[in-house]
Amino acid sequence: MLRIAVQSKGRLYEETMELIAQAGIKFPAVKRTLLVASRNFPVEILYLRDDDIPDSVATGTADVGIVGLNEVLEKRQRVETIHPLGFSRCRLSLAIPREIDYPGRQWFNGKKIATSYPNILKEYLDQNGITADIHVISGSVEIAPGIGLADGIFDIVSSGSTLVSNNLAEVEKVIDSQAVLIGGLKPLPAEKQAILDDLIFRFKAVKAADGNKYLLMNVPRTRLSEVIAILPGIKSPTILPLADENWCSVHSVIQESQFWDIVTRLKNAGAEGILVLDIMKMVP
Ligand code: PRT
Ligand code: ZN
Repeated sequence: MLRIAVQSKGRLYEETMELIAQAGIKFPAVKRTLLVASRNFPVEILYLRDDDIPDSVATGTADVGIVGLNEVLEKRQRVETIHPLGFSRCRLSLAIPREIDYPGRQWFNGKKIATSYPNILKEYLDQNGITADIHVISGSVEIAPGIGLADGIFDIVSSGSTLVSNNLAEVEKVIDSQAVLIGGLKPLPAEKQAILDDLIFRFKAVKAADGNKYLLMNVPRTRLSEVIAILPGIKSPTILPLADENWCSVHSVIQESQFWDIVTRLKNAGAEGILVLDIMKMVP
């Protein structure tokens, strides 16, 4: 049994559980308790606050964990990133009041910076030869400059709208973050490692399908080469005969973002009955 530490509620929770569900791992439909075993795969989930996940993995309370890279880097625990998961993307940035004419990062010399990420900030300041006063606060960091508590902030930015509504401007991006699968530094017993390998294989298949769509259409045989030339498919498209031998069915995988670029060209090339379907998993 492999034990995975997962955020019990918050921004990581939904997408973590969706990834696990898409990987075919099911849990009893009962109310969540702290530790829940899957009913069809040898894993159990330990629900924790995200702050406690790196420590739980470092100490071996959990075998692996799913948490933001920002927490991993801040907590300085003995863990390693096993696999990036591609969701909960954000960045840790320095921001200052919008009206300030920012001359470059030396502006922060002698200033007071509010943050919940003092370790990452200190490392960045040291690397850049900046001496500043780090003021640690645990929530609502963005209001600190407005109430005179700090000159600038170092915080998570996603859309940037929190900064805008607090009259702040992002001036330095320090790290990019996303949810990551972490493990301890000690090798796992062979049985647990095999479960973990299977889990990563499944996560990769879910991720590979992300943004890909399955495209089907009917094409007159005389215009097949025109249609094939338009398709950006992974490999060559699948061509299947239809009852009417003048027509065939063409199947291909495309990126969703490519669909609107090519649909008009496909129609102009004689394609009809164009269908776009979701792909749940892709195993290369
Ligand atoms: O209760 P627990 O301790 O488990 O949760 P938490 O409150 O500490 O964390 P939570 O659930 O808020 O965030 C969990 C993780 O989600 C973070 O550690 C990041 O890795 C990731 N993440 C992704 C974010 C954001 N995007 C995000 N936008 N975490 C926080 N924010 C906040 C940010 O602090 C700021 O206040 O949203 C605001 C900025 O958002 P924008 O879109 O206005 O720029
Ligand atoms: Zn937290």
